[in-house]
Amino acid sequence: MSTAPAHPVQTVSAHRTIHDLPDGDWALPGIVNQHSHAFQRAMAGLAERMTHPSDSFWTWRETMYRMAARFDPDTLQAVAAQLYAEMLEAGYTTVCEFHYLHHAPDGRPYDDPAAMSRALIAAARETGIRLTLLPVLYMTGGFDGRPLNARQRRFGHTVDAYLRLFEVLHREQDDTLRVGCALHSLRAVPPDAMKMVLAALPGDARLHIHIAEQIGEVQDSLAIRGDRPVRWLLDNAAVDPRWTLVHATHLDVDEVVGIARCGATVAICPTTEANLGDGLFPLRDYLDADGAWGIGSDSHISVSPVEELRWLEYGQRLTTRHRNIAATEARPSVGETLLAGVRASAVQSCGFADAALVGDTVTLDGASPLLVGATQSDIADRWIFSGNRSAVHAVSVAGCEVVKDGRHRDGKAIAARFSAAMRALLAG
Ligand code: NGQ
Ligand code: ZN
Repeated sequence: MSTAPAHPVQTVSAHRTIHDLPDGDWALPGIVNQHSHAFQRAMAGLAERMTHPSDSFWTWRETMYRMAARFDPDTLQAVAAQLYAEMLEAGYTTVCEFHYLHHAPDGRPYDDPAAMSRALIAAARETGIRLTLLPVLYMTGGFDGRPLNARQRRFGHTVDAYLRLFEVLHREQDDTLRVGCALHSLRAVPPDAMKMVLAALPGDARLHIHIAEQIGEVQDSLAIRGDRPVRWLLDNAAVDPRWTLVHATHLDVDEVVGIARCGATVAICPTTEANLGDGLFPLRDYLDADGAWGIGSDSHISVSPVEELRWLEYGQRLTTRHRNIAATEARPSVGETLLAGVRASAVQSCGFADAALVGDTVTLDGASPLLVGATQSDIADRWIFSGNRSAVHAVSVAGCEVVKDGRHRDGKAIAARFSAAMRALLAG
């Protein structure tokens, strides 16, 4: 692998926002889903029962690990295909898949160590979604360097084995597949390992990392690394626009400005962050610092850019007791501001060229009751802030129509296989 310096990250052409079509429909660029764990689609709605008197992110994680333990490559492909079809129907045309379910449940690699990655690639190919596959490096069970526990064993790699997997997958890149690198979190990757991997990756690889999602993580980082997680990362890695920091919920003022200045993207996952009780991202401060950001559906308790963007804004309204938080006097439309935000970080977060994304379009049904009489100045607000019926009509990826009349072209067959896989998983 080359250690060439980073290519400059490409910027986005400004003209590609929402606009009207001659037949009265509306078109917008496909939306990048910057954070996904596909297998978690199988547990949507199944972690809403009390398991402990003070349930939290950490008790949810035990439930999630139990579900993770049941997957094999076939069930993963069936669940991912259903999820990716749902994403396309909702208007996501690219998914950044943060993939750590690498090995068999006992921790041993499959005969093909890339078998689980290949299941995700196959699901993306059959549905037609653009995939940025992010094989995850996962080595330790906490900041103190403790070994992975029995449930985490199937996530783990040595640095060498990880780089071999990365290399094998990287060779598969094509027009609709990019391969980047994910570090699970500072909890899971010791400093030396992080440095070795970063030094070995191709210069243009995208880098994603979970960071500062929970207060407990901030406390452990302070206690063991002597600094808050984001501060530590900014001081110990050359964070730049190739990086996507997932969640980055708990930030102090210097960290807000630090991320914005280095040009990294924050992948905010509002519905999952609400579901897991993470806390609220300091959106207004971050926008004031000119920070880049996008959205992810993460655990897939919701698969809808509309709902992510709506709740990104609503969370801020609930805590500030004001309205129209993302807007400014220069850009008074909240919806337009939000769509422009996700569009601005698309290329740098997913690693596809801007020119490639030109063929990724979403068409909204101008005849939908929710959009009747919409104008250029209110269409984004009306799409994001009214009702719950999807107005997404047609979706194309790389110029190929995969959703028509609101439905994925292979939706029925994909749903049938998903249903069989779910029965097996729930019985397991
Ligand atoms: C994950 N998900 O890796 O799936 C994580 C939980 C962890 C979210 N943070 C597990 N939403 O962070 O250890
Ligand atoms: Zn995640």
